[in-house]
Amino acid sequence: MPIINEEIASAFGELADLLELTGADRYRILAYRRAAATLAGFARDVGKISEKELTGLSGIGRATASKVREFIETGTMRALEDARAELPPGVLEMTTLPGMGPKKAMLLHSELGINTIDELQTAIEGQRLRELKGFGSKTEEKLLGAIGRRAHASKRFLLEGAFELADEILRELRALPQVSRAEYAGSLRRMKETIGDLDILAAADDPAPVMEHFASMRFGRKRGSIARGPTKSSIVTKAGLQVDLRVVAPDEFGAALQYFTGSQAHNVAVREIAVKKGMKLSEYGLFTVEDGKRIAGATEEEIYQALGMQTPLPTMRENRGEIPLALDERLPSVIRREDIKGDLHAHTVYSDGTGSVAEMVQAGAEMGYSYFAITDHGGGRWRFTEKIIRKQRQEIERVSRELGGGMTVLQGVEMSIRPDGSFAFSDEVLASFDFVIASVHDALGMDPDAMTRRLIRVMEHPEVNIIGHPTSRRLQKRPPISFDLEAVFRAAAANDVALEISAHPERIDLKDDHVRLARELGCLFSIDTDSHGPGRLHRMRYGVGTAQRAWVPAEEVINTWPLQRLKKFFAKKA
Ligand code: DGT
Ligand code: CA
Ligand code: CA
Ligand code: ZN
Repeated sequence: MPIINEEIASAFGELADLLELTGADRYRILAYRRAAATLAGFARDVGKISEKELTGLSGIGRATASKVREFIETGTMRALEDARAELPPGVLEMTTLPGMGPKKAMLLHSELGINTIDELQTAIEGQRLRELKGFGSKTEEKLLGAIGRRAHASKRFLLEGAFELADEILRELRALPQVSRAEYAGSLRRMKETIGDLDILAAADDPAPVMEHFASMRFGRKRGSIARGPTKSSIVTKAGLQVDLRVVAPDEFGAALQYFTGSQAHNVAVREIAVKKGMKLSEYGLFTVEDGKRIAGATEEEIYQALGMQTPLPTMRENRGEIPLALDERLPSVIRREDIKGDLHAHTVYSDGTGSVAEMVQAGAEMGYSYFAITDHGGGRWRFTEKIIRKQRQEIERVSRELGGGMTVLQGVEMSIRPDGSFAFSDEVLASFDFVIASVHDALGMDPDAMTRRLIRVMEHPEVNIIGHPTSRRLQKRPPISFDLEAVFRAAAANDVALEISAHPERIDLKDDHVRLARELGCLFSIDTDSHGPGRLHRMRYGVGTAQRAWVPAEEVINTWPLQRLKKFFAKKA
C-alpha cells in the first residue's frame, strides 16, 4: 500500500486515540477510525484520486476527505496538532501497555503528573502507583514486566513497513539512469519475521548522483537524520527504522548482495568453503588467494557456482543444513509465490473487514488466483445467523457469476474456539460452509494442559479443516498461547487439519521454527493473509517467505493444490 495512505491512516488513528483519551464525542472517534481502516486497506495512492472517488470510499465523508487533502498538502492535520498540543504524547503511548486503558492513563496523568512510560516506570519503582484507586501491587508488577518487554521489542520492525519502504526506495533508485541494479538485502531478503535495519544495494559506476538522490528522498524520513558518505549513506525514518544504502561497482554487485544478505552464519560457512578451495570471498568479490585474480562478483549465482554450489534461496541462508546440500546439488525445492492458487482466509463487512464481498473477490481475482475464500467470523461476539449466512452465500454466488468463471469463490467461516473446544454453531450449520477455519480468539491465558485439550478437541471435530493463526500471538504485543505443540500438531496430522501460516505481518503464525516442527510431524499447511480489506492480499509473500524459511515444498501447502483436490481434502472428514 502506498506510504501516504499509511501515514494518513495512522494520523486518523492517532487522532481517534487522542480524542478517546479526552472523552470526545463517540461518533467522531468512530468516524476517524473508519477512515483510518479504509485508507489503510486502499491499494492506490489517495493523493492521486479524484475528490469524487475519495468521498465515494466507505467511511470517508466530506469532513474526513478535507482532512485527507489537508494532510496531502501540509503533511499533517490541524485537528491532530491541536489534540497533540493538549495532551503529552507519552500519555497516549502509555495506553499501548497491556491493561492500561485510556481512563487509567488519564488518571496517572492528572493525579500523579505521569506523562511518559519512563516516568511511569520511575513511579512504579517508587511504589507510588498503589496510592491510586484501581492500581495494586499486582498491577505495578504487570506494568513493569510489560515496560521491560517493550524496551526489548521496540528495537525491531515488522516486515510490512520495512518492505513497503524498501519497495518504494528501490522503485526510485531503479528509475535513475546511473543505476543498473538495485536490491534489498539483509534480514528483509531472508524474510525474518522482524527487521533490525534495512540494507539496500545499488550498482552504479558513479555513486555520487545516486547518493544525492537518496538524500533528497522524502519517505517519512526523520528531519536531519542523514549520514552521508561517498558510497554508503544512512537515514533514519520517523518511525526509527535505519536504512543503509550502499552503492557498489556493477561487477561487485553480486558479491555485495551475497555478503549483505547474510545470514552471518551462512556467510561464515561459505567463506570457509572458499578458503578450502584456495579462494577468498569478500563483499567485493571472489578472488584467488595465490595471485588475487577476480573469479566472480557480478552476480550471486556466479559466485556460488565458482564455489561448486547451488545458489540457495535467500530465505534458506541461515546455515541450517543448506550448505552441504547446496554443495551436493541436492537443495530441496520449496514453495514459491507462483505456486499459490488461492487465499483461504479473508474477511468482509459481514464481520470486521472493510471491503464488501465484491471488493474482496475482485482483489482476489487481481492476484491471479484460481480460487478464493470469504471467511467471516462465526461465534464469539459475531452475529452471523443462519439467515445472514444464506444471504452471504447468495451474494457470493452472484459476485461469482458476474466474475465470469475465471475464479471459484468459496464460502468458509472462521469459528472462534470456545474455552472447552466447542463451537457456537451446530455441526449442521458448519457443514453448510465449503470449509471451516477454527481459531483461538479469547481465553488466551489458559494453562497449557487445558489449552492442549481445547485444541485437540477441535482437531477431532468432523467439520474443522484449518486452524487459523495457531498460536494467536501478536508480534511485539501479545505472547503466543501455550500448549503442547507436539501433541496438537500430531492431532492435526492425524485428523487432516491443515495448520495456517498466517501471512499477516503482525502475526506470522505459525512462525518458521514451529512450521519446521509441524513438518517433521507430518502436518499440512495453508498459507493465508487473513485480509481485512482488499488492499491486503499482497501480504501473501510474507507467508510464503516464512514457509520457505522452514523449507516447505508446495506439495505440503493445501492452497497450491488444484480446486478438486482441495475440495476432497475439505470433504473427507465429513
Ligand atoms: P537485522 O538487520 O538485525 O534484522 O539482521 P541482518 O541480517 O540484516 O544484519 P545486518 O543488517 O547487521 O547485516 C546485514 C548482513 O551483512 C548480515 O546478514 C551479514 C552481513 N554482515 C554484517 N556484518 C557482518 C560481519 O561482521 N561478518 C559477516 N560475516 N557478515 C556480516
Ligand atoms: Ca539489516
Ligand atoms: Ca545493516
Ligand atoms: Zn481472520
